[in-house]
Amino acid sequence: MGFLAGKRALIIGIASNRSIAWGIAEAMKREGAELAFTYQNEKLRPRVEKFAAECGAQATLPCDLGNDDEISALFDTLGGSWDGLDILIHSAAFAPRDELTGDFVEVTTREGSKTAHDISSYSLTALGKAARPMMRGHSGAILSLTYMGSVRAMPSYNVMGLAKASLEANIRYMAYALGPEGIRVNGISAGPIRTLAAAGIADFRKMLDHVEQNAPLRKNVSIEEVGNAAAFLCSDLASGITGEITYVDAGFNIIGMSGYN
Ligand code: 0WD
Repeated sequence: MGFLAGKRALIIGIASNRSIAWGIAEAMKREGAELAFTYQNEKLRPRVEKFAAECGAQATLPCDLGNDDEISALFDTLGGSWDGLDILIHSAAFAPRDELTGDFVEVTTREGSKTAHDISSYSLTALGKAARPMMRGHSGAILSLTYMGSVRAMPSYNVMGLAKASLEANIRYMAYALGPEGIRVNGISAGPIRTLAAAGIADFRKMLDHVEQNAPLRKNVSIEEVGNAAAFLCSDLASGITGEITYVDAGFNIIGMSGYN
């Protein structure tokens, strides 16, 4: 029996079979969880429905994270078939593409900054608010995905780094607020992985090469490795962990100097 047997997980952020959310879905399915997915818009719907069929997900529901009505409808509908929710995965982020390249000070706009923070950070609070009644009494676990650009200045990551810093603070504040109800909130800071979202970041290939050459494990991480860590953090095996950011990055974040190998 898998270590997530009897758990119900809602997974937000599947856009392709390279999505980190897909790696998480596969690991959670393997460990015995029942799954439900969301899709951002009608364009993505058929693709997400295909993934849902592949892994026997119970429901595939619409949810644009920028829309409070859709967030609230999502939990109303889900509540019709599930009497509770154990796991909520937030694996989505967005910033205007032309702000993910070039000189941070020159390219960042007020509008782009608002959008990046709204979709990439605030949406986690909005989901927590809406999911809370269904998660209460369920040893619930909420997990989001972040990147080291939150704590270090990186080329091209720009305004998304600010949004991820906000997201990580959000994780701590949500852990503090929801902890008394037994709901844990954590983050995984993943190393770079080639996905659709990553394609929007300038010179992404160079980042992958740099990590492979310099990370202690001399490799990039896979969605399977992130999925396994996510399954653990959302299971009862991690019942003592909340408000933490766990790095799944082949150790890259611990090095102080690169190019010495
Ligand atoms: O190197 C990477 N790929 C890393 C990603 C390293 C570290 C962290 N992350 C984070 C991302 O910032 C994001 O928070 O992991 C999360 C998942 O990203 P991913 O798996 O790399 O990206 P992808 O497969 O593109 O899925 C993210 C999806 C979107 O895809 P596109 O490419 O169409 O933007 O997030 C969804 C969307 O489907 N998304 C939204 N969902 C609902 N409402 C919204 C929205 N408004 N905006 C984006």
